[in-house]
Amino acid sequence: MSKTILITGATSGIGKATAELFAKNGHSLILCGRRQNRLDSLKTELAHKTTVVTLNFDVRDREAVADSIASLSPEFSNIDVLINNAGNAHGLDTVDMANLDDWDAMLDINVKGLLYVTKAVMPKMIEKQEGHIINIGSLAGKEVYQKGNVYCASKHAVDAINQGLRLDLNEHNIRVGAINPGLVETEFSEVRFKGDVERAKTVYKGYEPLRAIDIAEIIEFVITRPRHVNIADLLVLPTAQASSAIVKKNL
Ligand code: NDP
Ligand code: 8X3
Repeated sequence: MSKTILITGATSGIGKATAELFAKNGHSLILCGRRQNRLDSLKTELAHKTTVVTLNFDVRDREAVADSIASLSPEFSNIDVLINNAGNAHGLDTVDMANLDDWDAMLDINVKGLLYVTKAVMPKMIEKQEGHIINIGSLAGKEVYQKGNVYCASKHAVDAINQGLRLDLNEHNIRVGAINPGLVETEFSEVRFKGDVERAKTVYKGYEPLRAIDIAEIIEFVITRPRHVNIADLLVLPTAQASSAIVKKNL
């Protein structure tokens, strides 16, 4: 059945692949991000398959988040599924060498941004006593790796928020679950290494990482389970990856 789905971080990687798959499957889409040119081209790409609206906001800006979601027309304001996907790592440094702006970005975007979006979407779900929230966590929310300190902390927070939301929203019949990927080849590492494409490529060299579509297909599976089924927490790794530290390289 067709659903109305809001995806944060739809301009790239996992969010974009999910938007493309959902459009193919006929869901109505609210696509969010900061890069307007990408939102425009995605809308053009998908508009012949389904109804699409785009929202441009920075998840760190709580007023912009609330205003944007409040501005949705009645056609889109009845959100069935929220995919909290926007997020990134910024830097890969030991704590003593880290840049404080990177820490602020990760905590403000990955943790507080996710909360702001959820808070803005939640009232209508509570009103209709139905909804589904999917939080994109990470293997980094289950393990801590060297130099991952604050990124891992932000994803451990997502893990805790996922559990907390599930407890709090249970009485309202709202499903809450997390999907926690290991290494997925997207623009993630380019962002982490501040545009250093060559360094970013080395992260995915010598083994087969997950692709964004792999996660999109799992999200589609999760949201199409019957209403009495809530997939609460999934860890999804490339076959070559046993843990954050152990990736079988075939170099
Ligand atoms: P990408 O860098 O490809 O995509 C990140 C998305 O987040 C972009 O669409 C970006 O849009 C959006 N975004 C970032 N910052 C903000 C912000 N301040 N406000 C609004 N939107 C923002 O990375 P991925 O697709 O890989 O990452 C998606 C999610 O998956 C993240 O939460 C990440 O932590 C998680 N993840 C990724 C893994 C990986 O290996 N790639 C593994 C495990 C989890 P724009 O710049 O247009 O705003
Ligand atoms: C992203 C995966 O291993 O780079 O969450 O932290 S990792």
